[in-house]
Amino acid sequence: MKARTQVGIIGAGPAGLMLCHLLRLRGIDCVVLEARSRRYVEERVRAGVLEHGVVETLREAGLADRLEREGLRHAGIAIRFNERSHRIDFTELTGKAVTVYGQQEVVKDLIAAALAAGTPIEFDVMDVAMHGIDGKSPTLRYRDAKDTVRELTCDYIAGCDGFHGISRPGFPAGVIRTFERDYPFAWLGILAQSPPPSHELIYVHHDRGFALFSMRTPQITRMYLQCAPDEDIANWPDERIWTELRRRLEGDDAPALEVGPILQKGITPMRSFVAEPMRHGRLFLAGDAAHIVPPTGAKGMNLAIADVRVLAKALDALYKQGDAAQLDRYSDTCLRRVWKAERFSWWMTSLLHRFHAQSPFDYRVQVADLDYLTGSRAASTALAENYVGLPFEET
Ligand code: FAS
Ligand code: PHB
Repeated sequence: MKARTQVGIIGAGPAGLMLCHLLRLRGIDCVVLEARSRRYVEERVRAGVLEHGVVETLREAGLADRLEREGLRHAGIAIRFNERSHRIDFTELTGKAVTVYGQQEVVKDLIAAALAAGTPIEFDVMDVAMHGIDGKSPTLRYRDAKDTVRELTCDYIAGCDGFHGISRPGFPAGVIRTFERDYPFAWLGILAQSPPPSHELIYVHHDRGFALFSMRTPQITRMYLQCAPDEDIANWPDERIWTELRRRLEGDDAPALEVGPILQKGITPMRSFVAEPMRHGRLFLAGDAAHIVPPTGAKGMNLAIADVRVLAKALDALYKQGDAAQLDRYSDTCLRRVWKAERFSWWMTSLLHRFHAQSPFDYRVQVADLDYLTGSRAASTALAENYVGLPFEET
């Protein structure tokens, strides 16, 4: 079966779904192909923090009703080291704030908006393959949920299929250059039914390893423990998790940590990764398909939204005014912001995690770095303006 659309989108994560919404608002038709089920993508627990600019983007796109009701506006975070917490006041330093609203909630809102508008999102597709990305009418061939072979002819293809998708490997050999850094640790992520220990996030530097106390609602806490890069979740029964969380939160002013049922736990690898360029011919990469950041800076999903803001505006200029200049600058425009987020995420990760191979001197310097950061308005402002989100790049 053959069909045609203006933009074929691979992947129904934040990048693909947000691009679909922004294109639809501009009257550009698109089709989203997603390998998983709707239930799977809506239940996948990942990011938790929305930058100021991303909240504005969702609001301008008419997607913020539930976010306004259920999102938690956070005016700062705590950085904890040497068993003491130090608040970084985003609003005092930058006039902005972030919003805690789970990625899965953003995905649910985007899917609901797409389906209400009749935009086709095909879930449970198989064997998506790209053809003719160097030509004027690239095609996507796949098997749909009913196992029927389909062919979708497009003007453009958006590879929003994440780090393990097919779009980045679909570039011709030798075109893409990658830049990466691995870290000697991973995060053990926990979702628990217990009130968060604080009304704001607590980032903990501790001799035993990093910990992060975040949340999803006033009743559901989201926490992370630095663990070995090859950690086996089977080694972490609930009792051990709570004991370790308490040990890393210890101190005179430590907030109480209330034990509750653990709803989900898993290991997230840590890596920094960028693929350049983010475009080849009629194929555009966006989000994790093009770049990965360690989640310490809470940038992953925010970068995905920033990419597709650029792509939607560029496609609109092309279709409405025949102006291809923004599209030609797509990769450079996105990469300027991507690299600043890569830098910030690497910096936050290096500052807060325990590098067990580091020398005693390096450990002292790390603690001095934290002491300077939390004692200097200039240093705290630098953290704050990156955390709430740098201004979007002008396309
Ligand atoms: P996504 O990976 O979200 O979406 C890609 C979609 O494409 C998926 O639904 C996938 O099923 C689909 N797909 C893949 N291959 C396909 C194919 N061949 N055909 C069709 N569909 C295909 N970021 C933070 O800011 N904070 C965090 O705490 C955080 N935690 C994370 C934990 C984990 C385990 C992971 C993997 C990531 C985490 N991230 C976090 C980063 C994450 O939020 C990403 O940045 C965000 O999901 C990026 O969105 P997308 O680019 O849309 O990619
Ligand atoms: C989360 O709530 O999942 C979260 C928050 C901040 C981070 C990473 C993850 O830096």
